[in-house]
Amino acid sequence: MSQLFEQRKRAIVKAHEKLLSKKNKELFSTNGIYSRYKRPVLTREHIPLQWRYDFNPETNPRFMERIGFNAAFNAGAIKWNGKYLLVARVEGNDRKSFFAIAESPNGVDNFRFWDRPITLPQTGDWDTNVYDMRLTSHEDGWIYGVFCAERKDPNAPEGDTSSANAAAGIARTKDLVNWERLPDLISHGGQQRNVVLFEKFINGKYAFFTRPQDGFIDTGKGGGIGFGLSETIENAEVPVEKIIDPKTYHTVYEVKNGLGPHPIKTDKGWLHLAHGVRNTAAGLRYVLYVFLADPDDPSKMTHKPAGHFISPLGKERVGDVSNVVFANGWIADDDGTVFIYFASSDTRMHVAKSSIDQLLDYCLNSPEDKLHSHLSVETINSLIDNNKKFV
Ligand code: M1P
Repeated sequence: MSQLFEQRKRAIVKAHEKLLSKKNKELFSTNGIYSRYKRPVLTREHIPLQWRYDFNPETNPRFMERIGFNAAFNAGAIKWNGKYLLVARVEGNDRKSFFAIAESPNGVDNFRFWDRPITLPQTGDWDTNVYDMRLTSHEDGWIYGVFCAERKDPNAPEGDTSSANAAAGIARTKDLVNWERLPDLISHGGQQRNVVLFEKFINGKYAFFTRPQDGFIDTGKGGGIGFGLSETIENAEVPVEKIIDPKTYHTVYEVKNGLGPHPIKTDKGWLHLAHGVRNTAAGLRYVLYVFLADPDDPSKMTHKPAGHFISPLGKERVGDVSNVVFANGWIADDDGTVFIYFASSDTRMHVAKSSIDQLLDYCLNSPEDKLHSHLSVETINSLIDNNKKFV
């Protein structure tokens, strides 16, 4: 065995373990709505070394990396057997992304990937790329993963090697190890991304939050968060999609938006987390926002605070696709704590901690967007007036 092999292996294994076992630290929150944690919870550096290196000194005497990974981001989340699980979108240097589960004992640090990535069965029409799984523990007894299945556009003109089609892929499992693939969701509003299955039957049907879009990137005349019902899950189809949260001029969801994770049930209604996209001279900016829906109708919005809830800050602003925060996973614990898992700039995962009480307070007591600057000023002035007695 070469000395080089041994030296490099020892150093790399040690540094990896040091990273994985590092404690995280909750940061003071000035907004009081949620607190960020200091370190990212999952990065490409967390990928197991067995996925990256050939550990045979004969075939890899320099202990070189054989398979490289680019990012670990946009993770679905679920609490499972007392552990906090992220189903991350892991992207290889080859640009293909796939799903892999990382587990933490406390939800904020020590995330370690399971032994292997998820083996996702294929439909008759193979996916080229899969990403952004939303997990739903459905009352039918299955755990569903709904994700974006991307394939080359068969109608792309010759020489166009980037046009693609996005569809909502559906897989289900009872143990998060063995997955059954179902046919993709059929919808009639164009392509689909950011689709989320609701946990309960509505009128005996499966209910989906959707995001119809005319093209692969542009939502066009489509767009907005939609909602539709399907008779079955084995051949899921939403014949009608109603837009419940449209993209809107001069808001943080002016260009497009999409639901994040499955909503959280509270006694005041369903808490929703979503992303909104606006245009800037520097390109698209992705932020997160929160809204509350009727306890008896998760598609009926009742309260929507103005603007963003989380925006990219500091180092979060830089990455493969800069100026992006994106979330498709959160976990509500039995004591009311909510761990919000968000990715920054399509590169890494972070956590912020809040609670159902804080999120409800935020939704119920924050002013809404009145869509004009002078009305924003009126809202600020009314807070200043009310504060006169106290400040
Ligand atoms: O690159 C930012 C995000 O872009 C897409 O989201 P949307 O469909 O709303 O534009 C997704 O591809 C997402 O994975 C990505 O983080």
